[in-house]
Amino acid sequence: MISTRLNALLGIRYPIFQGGMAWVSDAYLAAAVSNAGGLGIIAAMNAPANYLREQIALCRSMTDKPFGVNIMLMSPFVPETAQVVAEEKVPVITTGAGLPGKYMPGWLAAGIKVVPVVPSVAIARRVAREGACAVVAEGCEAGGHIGELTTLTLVPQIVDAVNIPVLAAGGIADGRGVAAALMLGAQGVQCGTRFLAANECTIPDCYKDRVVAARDIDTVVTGRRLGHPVRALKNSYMHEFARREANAAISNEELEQFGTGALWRAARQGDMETGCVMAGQAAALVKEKLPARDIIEAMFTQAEQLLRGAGQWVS
Ligand code: TUI
Repeated sequence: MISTRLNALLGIRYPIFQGGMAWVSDAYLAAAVSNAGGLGIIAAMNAPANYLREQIALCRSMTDKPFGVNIMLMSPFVPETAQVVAEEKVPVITTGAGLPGKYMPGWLAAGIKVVPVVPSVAIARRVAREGACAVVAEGCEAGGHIGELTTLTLVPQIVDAVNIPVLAAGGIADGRGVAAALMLGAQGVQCGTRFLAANECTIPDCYKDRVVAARDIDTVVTGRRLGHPVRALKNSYMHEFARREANAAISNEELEQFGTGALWRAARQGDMETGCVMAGQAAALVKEKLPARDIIEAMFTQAEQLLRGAGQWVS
């Protein structure tokens, strides 16, 4: 049994969050992860308030365990979804792709635990000051929108900088990653890519198969020119994005437009060539599709064995 400050803080059995992935992390995946003892998270993504309200109700119909909602701060619907999560008093909110400061007082007043995903020490300090109860330190091994630093360097620096628990994210897909994260001073982990291949994840099988088949060098980052780099599996869409990004005659607006709808095409339509198949470098560590419960139990059984065995190196 691996138990950290996070277990008691959030009322969860295993200190693991399932990342809030746009067009992926719906009520079905979140409920499965929460029922398995982790913290399942519904992605509010770029959707209006009605969608989120329905997803929260659906999740509550499938689990009585704590769950979270991820507010992606680049969404134009944030003002309304920020209000929905407060009204619904969801147990936990995670945020990504921006600074949550302006919404924090309302969420804290509603008694919600706020856990921002952060890519740097400065942002971690800032959200801790604003009332976050923990932070997810996400390294650039992660899929989707990423920062500059690696998990190995980011996590211990954030652990040193703040007095709240830190979860490590980016590149973690098995018990070795969990054990390493704890050794870096993290109190838990957040995994996205590993849960893409969960049986309860509702993306098409072809997306899961791409993740399972991915090798070490199969992801690529594009979008630096727009100020929001995105990691996804290499395919013709990512190749074409990189080509247009390198062409100064193409405006940022045109480039943004090329990105619009690309994740939806992959995650909901199963378009593996002209869609954006977001996944982290940990895709290469994902070897099979499994129920969320088996994923979590295998990770923590392995981490526990490793941590118990670590004494062999010390005399
Ligand atoms: O948010 C994520 N991952 C995401 S969001 C997303 S949807 C999207 N799709 C296309 C383009 C852009 C977004 C797909 N994947 N992870 C958490 C995360 N947050 N990574 C980086 C950050 C972050 C970045 C800047 C957090 C705060 C921040 O503040 C600085 C600022 O200037 O806003």
